[in-house]
Amino acid sequence: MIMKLHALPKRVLQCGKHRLDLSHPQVMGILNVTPDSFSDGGQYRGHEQAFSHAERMLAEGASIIDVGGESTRPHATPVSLQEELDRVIPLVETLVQRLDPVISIDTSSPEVFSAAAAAGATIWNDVRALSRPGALEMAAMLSLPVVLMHMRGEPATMNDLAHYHDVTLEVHTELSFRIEEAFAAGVRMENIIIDMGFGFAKDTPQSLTLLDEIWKLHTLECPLMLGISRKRVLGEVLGGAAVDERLYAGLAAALLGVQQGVSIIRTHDVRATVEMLALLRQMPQAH
Ligand code: 7PJ
Repeated sequence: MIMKLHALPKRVLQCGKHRLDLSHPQVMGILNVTPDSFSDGGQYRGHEQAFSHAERMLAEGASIIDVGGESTRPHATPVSLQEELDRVIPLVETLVQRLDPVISIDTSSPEVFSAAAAAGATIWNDVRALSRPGALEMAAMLSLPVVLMHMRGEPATMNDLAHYHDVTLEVHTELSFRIEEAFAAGVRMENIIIDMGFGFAKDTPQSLTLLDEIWKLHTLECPLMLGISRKRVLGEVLGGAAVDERLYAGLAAALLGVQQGVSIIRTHDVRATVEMLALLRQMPQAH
């Protein structure tokens, strides 16, 4: 597949006092604070370690730090609200105090996001697309950017729900319902970002089809985010590569996404992704 670089429309995402320029792809660095996260499980559990990791990702060129305290692995043990708050809030406070970056929170809980927003987080990244009770109302009230990701069911059941006639069309339709619900609840259109949800209720062939057809989601008229970093689909494409052997395939996937107009890449591998984007940015067709 040879493709011209998709020019992003002039769009600014207002994240509290921060403004993110979405006319160029932005990098969101993943900061997991779950003991069982699959790719860096436990490694950054310590508060100081998490802080240094965020500091490093920002130095490498991330413009958003995505803090996640709930594991969404298929068979992860659910965390209590208090546990999630304990993992996320002190870290957000330290980040705001010492680095003041744009912080997104990977949570489905309106209580967790509202506490994080009070501490200075400004993007709600929800793999359940505001489907928990009270989530739509909270998002409307806070009036901050939200990421609506496509998934079916819950992490524990999603793999059984990966049945599609046309995966891209169905993801498109299901996302359009979530956008309509959010809009009807009072979430402003300029605050909505959508994400196709790689690895969530999609097997490898479905993920590859979706990766090839991301451009079809532009008719939803929202900025697109892509999170495929280190995911199983990459391991399978490589014939069973371990989590730490998936970087190059992940970069190829991110490149395919950016060529199709993705605005935000969510990744563990900030430096490599930023360098890939540096080349794209200097291509004559990017101007
Ligand atoms: C995603 C996410 C994703 C968004 C996770 C992992 C699993 N949020 N949170 N998109 N994935 N928006 O990082 O592999 O793809 S958790």
